[in-house]
Amino acid sequence: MNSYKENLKQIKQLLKKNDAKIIAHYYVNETIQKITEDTNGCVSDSLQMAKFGINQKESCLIVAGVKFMGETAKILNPEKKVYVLDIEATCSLDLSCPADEFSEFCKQYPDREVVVYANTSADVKSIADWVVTSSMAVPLITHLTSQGKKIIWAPDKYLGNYIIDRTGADMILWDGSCIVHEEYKTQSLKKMIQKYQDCDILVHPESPRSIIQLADTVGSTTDLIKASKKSNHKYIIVATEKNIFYQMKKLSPNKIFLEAPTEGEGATCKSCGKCPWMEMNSVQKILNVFNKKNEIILDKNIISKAKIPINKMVSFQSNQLTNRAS
Ligand code: CIZ
Repeated sequence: MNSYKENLKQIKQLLKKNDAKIIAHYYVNETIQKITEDTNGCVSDSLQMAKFGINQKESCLIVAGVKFMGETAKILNPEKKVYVLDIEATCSLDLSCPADEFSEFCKQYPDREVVVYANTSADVKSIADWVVTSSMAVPLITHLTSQGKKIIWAPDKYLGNYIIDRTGADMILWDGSCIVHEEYKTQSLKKMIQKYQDCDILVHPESPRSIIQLADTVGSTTDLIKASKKSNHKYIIVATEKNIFYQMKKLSPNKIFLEAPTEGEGATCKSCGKCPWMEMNSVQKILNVFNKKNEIILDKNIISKAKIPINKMVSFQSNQLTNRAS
């Protein structure tokens, strides 16, 4: 097996030869995150991943994450070649929402705005009015609600319920869930909080309501990383994919990071806090990525339709940042 240094050297050469840059999600393993940083790529959430790609001069993007992230990169950069490390690496939310079924569902509510989570296929995005990431969901739905809009939300029912709780929006929810976040266990988490009293509890909003209710901070991956840095507590209990610990530990080497429990009452441990599809990303696959079977190919028509709701999200976020600054 090659050392980190040898792998990095080979990957740098490969990127140069193929005019490529790596974009990685916080949920891929630590070594891939490190390689991405050491090759001036971007490690972030899916919104920042999508935006980063647009500003790169390279003609080729390698997405370390899951398929919908590669598709979003392709939609925003149709002139670039976009590769994923494993085309089979998908997402339970994406799988739970097939475009044809979702389209039929939407037809039943023609007066509603269709808002979909980033964790969906390009086909589903192409029939949406808006795409949002978890960092944008509450502000966007607050905005739409203030305009008197009623909403169809897909696919994550837990995130949907969290948004309703926060905004009072009138939303009809698709019945999807993330197999990682769905598994956190309330009673076991309560016991853990009792054991580690000097703790902060950080929860991703794809988690069930009873877990969210125990949180000190609820937010996107980026929000949770920031909260972990800001915390004055010794123990940080985290309810999201555990590969995020790499970024958190870098920012706070003296804090102790603990995974929220997935064992306990009714546990099935399908995921045990680890996304099986994110796990399909590996360093070896970066070395072999330039292969037709890993390339994201999308229909031009789908690209032009899916681009509209994604660009609306990007503009909405930019306006928010401008308003905050002024
Ligand atoms: O949008 C993303 O990157 C995901 C999947 C989670 C998050 O909260 O950032």
